[in-house]
Amino acid sequence: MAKLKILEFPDPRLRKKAVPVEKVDAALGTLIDDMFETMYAAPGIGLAATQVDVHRRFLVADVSSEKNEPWVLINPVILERDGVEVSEEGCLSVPGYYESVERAEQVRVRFQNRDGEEVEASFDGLLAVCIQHEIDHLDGKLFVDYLSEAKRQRIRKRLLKDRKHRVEDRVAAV
Ligand code: GNR
Ligand code: NI
Repeated sequence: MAKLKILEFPDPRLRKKAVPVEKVDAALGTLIDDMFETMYAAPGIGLAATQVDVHRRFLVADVSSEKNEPWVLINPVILERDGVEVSEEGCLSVPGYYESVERAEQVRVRFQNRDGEEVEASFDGLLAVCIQHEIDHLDGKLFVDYLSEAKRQRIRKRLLKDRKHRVEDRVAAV
């Protein structure tokens, strides 16, 4: 298993639209395992392939506190949305920021599982929010896109500045 590097906003690679997974094979299984390791270590409750610079349509999630309810959604499609709810969201690609975002309260999703079987399931609560957030990633969309332009620019500038400092500290330490 391997921990993967997570891309951070405003990296343009986060804006790529992922293409469908064609074959659910052993290589994909390895990537899925690496994504779980990366997500649990972060720690986070979800991770889309886009965030680790793999531009194919799959995601992993686990919102349980015991980290024992892993979900793998391959080629997910939202069939139905019900209700509206606002919740605080964060993102491993936008570290340190939490903002209110409006989502559907419940979603019905068709996807393939890690055995390649076609599945349909309904999600609500935090898992519904997380899955909508991850499918947005696969379309090159981030939760900051739901905020005002001013707020997004402020986050963008601060993250770039933080990163510049991190690079300078690394150089200074050599
Ligand atoms: O770890 C995460 N927490 C979270 C909290 C509220 C709404 C969405 C999320 S997803 C996020 C991990 C992540 O960035 N996935 O793309
Ligand atoms: Ni995210």
